[in-house]
Amino acid sequence: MQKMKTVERSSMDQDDENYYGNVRSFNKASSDDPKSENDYGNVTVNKDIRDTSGPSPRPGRRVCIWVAVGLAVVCVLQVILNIYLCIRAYSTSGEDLMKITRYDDLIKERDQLQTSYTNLIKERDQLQTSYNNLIEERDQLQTSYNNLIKERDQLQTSYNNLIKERDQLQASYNNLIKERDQLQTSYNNLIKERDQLQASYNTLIRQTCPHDWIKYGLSCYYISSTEKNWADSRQDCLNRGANLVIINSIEEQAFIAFLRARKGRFWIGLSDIKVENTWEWVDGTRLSTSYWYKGEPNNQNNEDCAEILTSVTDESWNDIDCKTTKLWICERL
Ligand SMILES: [Ca+2]
Ligand SMILES: [Ca+2]
Ligand SMILES: [Ca+2]
Repeated sequence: MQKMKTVERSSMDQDDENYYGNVRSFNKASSDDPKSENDYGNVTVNKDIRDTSGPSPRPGRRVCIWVAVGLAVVCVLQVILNIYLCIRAYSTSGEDLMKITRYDDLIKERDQLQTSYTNLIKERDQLQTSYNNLIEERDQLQTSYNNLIKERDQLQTSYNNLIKERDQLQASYNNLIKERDQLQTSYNNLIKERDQLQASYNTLIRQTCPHDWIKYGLSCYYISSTEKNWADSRQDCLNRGANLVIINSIEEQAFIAFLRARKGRFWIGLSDIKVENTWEWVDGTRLSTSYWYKGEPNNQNNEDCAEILTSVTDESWNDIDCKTTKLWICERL
């Protein structure tokens, strides 16, 4: 634009140069003339004379045209410039708005990042605290673990010792079992020897009966001189190392019946106290061969103990009330 102005001006200067040259020539000529300063009206006249003197256009009009054209160009350029500036301003405003928006976003992001950073710091601190707690717990667990290891080792040692003691006890037990078996064998042998000695002793005893006892077969018999009930009579025999007489054979039955004839009625060691009508000797054996009197045992008024009623060998027994008192016969093997 400046260049255009320069070009325009140079054109105008070229056109005006002739005019101003003439003027300057005229003014110079006039200055040489002392009367020139009073003759400006003549200058105009001379100028008009020059304009009308040739076929060339008038310089004033051309100037006005060029000035108008220049002004128009300037106006157009100004409009273009304004439009450009507006567009640029608008663009600049948009960019600024975008920058502001971006700035706000960056501020928000910065705040969010700050918040996140703060939260992360808190989480880091919490994690650090948790980590420290975990370290403490780990140390405690490690200590507990070490203590458990020690206890386990001690228990293992105790267990091993117990195993050794158990093995020793097992060996001792086995030895004791052997000794027990040996002792059992010895005991059985001793029992046999004792039984043999007892049999020998009994044999010797049978050979001689105590005073006031009657010997018959392999037994000694004692006949009481007083009367008692069945239970007391049996207890007296027990006190004497004997029991109420047990009749094992017809020969013994005959001997007892013979004694009945000499002395009277006697208790014998037979009863059905435990189970009615199940007669049992005082050594626990069941009655197999019996010598009941005719019609006996009749259990009249609950008679549970047996006596020698008659001197008849094969019909001499009677059941009678155990609480009655009678003589009794003891027998010792
Ligand atoms: Ca007998
Ligand atoms: Ca009875
Ligand atoms: Ca009876």
